[in-house]
Amino acid sequence: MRWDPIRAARWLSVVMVTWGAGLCWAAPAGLAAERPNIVFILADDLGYGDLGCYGQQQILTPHIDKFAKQGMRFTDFYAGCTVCAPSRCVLMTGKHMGHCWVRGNAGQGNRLIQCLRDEDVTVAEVLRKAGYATALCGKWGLGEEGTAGVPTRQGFDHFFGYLNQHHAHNYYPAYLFRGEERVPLKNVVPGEGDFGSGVATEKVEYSHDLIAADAMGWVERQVAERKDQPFFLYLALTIPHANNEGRQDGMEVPDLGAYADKDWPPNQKQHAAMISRMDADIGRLLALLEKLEIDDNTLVVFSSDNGPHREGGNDPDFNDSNGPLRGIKRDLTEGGIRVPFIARWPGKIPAGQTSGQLGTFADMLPTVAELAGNDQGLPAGIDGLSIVPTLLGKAEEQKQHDYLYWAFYERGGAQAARMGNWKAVQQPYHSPVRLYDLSQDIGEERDLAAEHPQVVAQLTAAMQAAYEPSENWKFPERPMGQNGQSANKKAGAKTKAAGQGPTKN
Ligand SMILES: [Ca+2]
Ligand SMILES: [Ca+2]
Repeated sequence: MRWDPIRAARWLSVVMVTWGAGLCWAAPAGLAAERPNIVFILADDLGYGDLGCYGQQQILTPHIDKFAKQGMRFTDFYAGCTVCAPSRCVLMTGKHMGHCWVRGNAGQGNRLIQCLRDEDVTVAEVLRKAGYATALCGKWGLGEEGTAGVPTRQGFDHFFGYLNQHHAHNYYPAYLFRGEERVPLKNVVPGEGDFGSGVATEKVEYSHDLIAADAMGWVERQVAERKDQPFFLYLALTIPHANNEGRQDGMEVPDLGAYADKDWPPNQKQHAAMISRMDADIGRLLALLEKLEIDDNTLVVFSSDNGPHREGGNDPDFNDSNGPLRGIKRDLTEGGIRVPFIARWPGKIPAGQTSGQLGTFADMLPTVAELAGNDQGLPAGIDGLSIVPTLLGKAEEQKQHDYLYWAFYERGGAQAARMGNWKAVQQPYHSPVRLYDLSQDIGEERDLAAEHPQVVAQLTAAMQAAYEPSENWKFPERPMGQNGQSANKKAGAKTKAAGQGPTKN
């Protein structure tokens, strides 16, 4: 080849940029050539114990159970946080709760701190740069109308659903968003205010059904119109969350399905019907992938954004939604943050496997970047590790986290860390660190802090190292009074609340 000064300069600049970024890494041989489509399905407030494949006895989830048998089921995978927005921020940006941008559900008066900024690099931006078509169908919660945080300005070609998470409470909203436009629906919501939350008086169109249909339509169009371009679908379902504005009647679902004749409280029939409805739609989506003959080339992941809730009249104890874990949504004990996590990629991920790999939502960004053959380097400062080796059955090549970290800035504050089988929980923030050995005590009943002060010191140091101060998200400066701490008591004895002493039913 002849000397070409332009080509040489280009090559040199690529070398310099790669070297300068200090993030030079290459996709494993073979991956770039067969980049999978990626479908990430996220349930909202679905507990670790809510699926048959995770031990659920009453709520029927046959499609997800079958899907788990076809892929890998993780036992020790964690959401980004114990409530919606920050958990999704970790999922989208690969940074944990000590230094990601959106570290809480903002109050209605201060929504801008819950909006991603231009400089926040999302999974969708990474994948779009790597050549993927990208879509979000469902709930976003990381950017309000007119801000840089909306999905269409954060890497998604296509968006249909809710921007605001209070809006997403309402399953019969008067509008949803398509791209950046409001699309009117037939539901009537009196006094809905600026963000569409409330309770409909005319319930015509159930948003979950619209979202599921939109996602399937988008996938069909991708295959029909752009055969060679891989796609990324982030299907952020809104069930089985409550419509909190409905108070004790917040479990909105169009029909009770298999539970209509059960001798259960109405809210529990509705809660179960939501989960089975979600399961049926996931079954439809998986069948569509098969019909389109792309199931072998599509990685499908299913998870939940945090633990089960006690909202809208739902009782998380009724069907043991947290399984063997302690606590629920808003707790940093396992029940608030450990979630179902299932991955299927036929022919690549060994079928019928259970993995104890310690993972977190922050792992998604580097994982999908690797699968996409991304050679742009990863965004600076991310905490996640690619779990591609685990997924491909090469656990011996899997890098491990030194520790995992979570923080929660509401209700007296809280933080927690896991290092191997050790789990430290400090909730409320101004309370002694409690220490559990999860290998012996998955229900976090026996506090071993007094017996293992060195482990406590190690985990405390890890939590201090993980936490970076933020203008927007702060731990309380001093212990809160009764009001602050009473929030944890609400979870009650049976759900093994985080803030109180050991209790188990
Ligand atoms: Ca949630
Ligand atoms: Ca961005």
